[in-house]
Amino acid sequence: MSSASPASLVFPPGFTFGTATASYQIEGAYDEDGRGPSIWDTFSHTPGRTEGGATGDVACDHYHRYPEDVELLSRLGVDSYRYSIAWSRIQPQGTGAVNEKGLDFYDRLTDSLLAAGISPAVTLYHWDLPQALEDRGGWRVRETAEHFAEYTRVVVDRLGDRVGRWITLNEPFCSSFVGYAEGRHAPGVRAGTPALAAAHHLLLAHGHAVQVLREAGAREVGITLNLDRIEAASSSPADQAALRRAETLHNEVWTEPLFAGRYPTGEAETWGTLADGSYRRDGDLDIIGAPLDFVGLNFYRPLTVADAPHREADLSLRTAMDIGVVETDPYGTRHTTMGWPVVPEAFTDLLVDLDKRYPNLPPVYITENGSAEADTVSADGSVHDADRVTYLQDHLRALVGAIDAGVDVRGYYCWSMLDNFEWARGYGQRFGIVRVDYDTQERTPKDSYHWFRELIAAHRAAHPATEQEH
Ligand code: IFM
Repeated sequence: MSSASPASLVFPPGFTFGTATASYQIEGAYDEDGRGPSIWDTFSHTPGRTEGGATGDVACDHYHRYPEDVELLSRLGVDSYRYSIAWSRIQPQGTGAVNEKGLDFYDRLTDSLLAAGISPAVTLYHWDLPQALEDRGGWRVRETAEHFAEYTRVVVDRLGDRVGRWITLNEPFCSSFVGYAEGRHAPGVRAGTPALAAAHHLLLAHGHAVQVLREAGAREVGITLNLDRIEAASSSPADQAALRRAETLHNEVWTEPLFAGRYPTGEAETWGTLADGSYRRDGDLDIIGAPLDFVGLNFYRPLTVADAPHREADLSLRTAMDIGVVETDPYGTRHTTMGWPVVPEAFTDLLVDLDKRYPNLPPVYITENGSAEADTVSADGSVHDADRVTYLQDHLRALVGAIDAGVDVRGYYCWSMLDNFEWARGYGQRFGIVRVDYDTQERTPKDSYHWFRELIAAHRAAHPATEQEH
């Protein structure tokens, strides 16, 4: 076990601690109980799309093993657990007929969490669009946003009496730009304008869902974004302009409509001829910008960019949008197995800058943070993941720095509760604080799990009289 002590990390009374997962990454049971196929089934079953041909067919078999997983959460002592709903379990065709067995599963999961004193935080969309909707245009078309509202109504009607915290979308950047421009994620399309349309329709879907959730009396409603802390590789005018374009792509596409009621000011310069705006309608910004109770932020790593005079170099940025920007790596720090540099201070800077920039920024929950490491199982069966413990400790310290600087951060969800299907990277990337042996499905809490448990216990001991979530 690492010697890193959780006691030095002091969080405000009432601060929420949790862990997070997502449906396709852990559930398995891909064709059971009436679940329809999603774009990730199609994508992962297409040769060459994922490392080692990995699929989510079985994943962590959480669909069957959720009682054991809830027990692990309970022993961890979390206040809250963030999980996502698979749309195609609820509506196999994405619209119309409802699959009661799918709803029953989330009913059982939600009830077991509540019985264990854990407050549910539900993400409605974590990338697994029903394939039937993709066949009708997916996020490229406006109708998908309307179907999302219908699906939201079905879910909130069933779970709304027990779920307090609702997250409409997880990381729409990935669902639009990584899925429709870079093609590294499902549905694996590589096209510019459709990706911009997808981004807009995702925001619209979010806005419609907020309205549905409000009508249903939901207590807390928000969205989760993976905003980036971006720096320019140099002070040259070309790199500074590249920085502005990257800010538009990664951050302002989301933050400007959501928190400032406008489209990004730099979009003409960024998109050039890619954007035709035909997918926008009068009134959309009002729907998208409806007030939120919180914004969820996922943070893993910072980004440095430079101008890419030869635009084909753009392919090395995380999206293939042709905006003349290339990613560089000036960080002389450790990198996780994802190849991501570990720079905790960027976490503080991102939060402080965001807070300064948007006076209307709602309270923040960190809905994901964690690291993929090359964990090994020791002879005694334990997993001494010291690098992950250090990562978590340093990022939590950076978070305390942001709170001390005045940012209203209400909670932190560690990614991830379990090792799981890391999308195109398959099962080689282990983010869990609990190890999953994919041959036996045995779960082994890692040192990071024990460390996080101590942190939560120390927090409770410091604030014994505070009303926790449950
Ligand atoms: O595993 C993903 C998750 O699904 C979304 N946020 C980033 C994680 C790590 O890549």
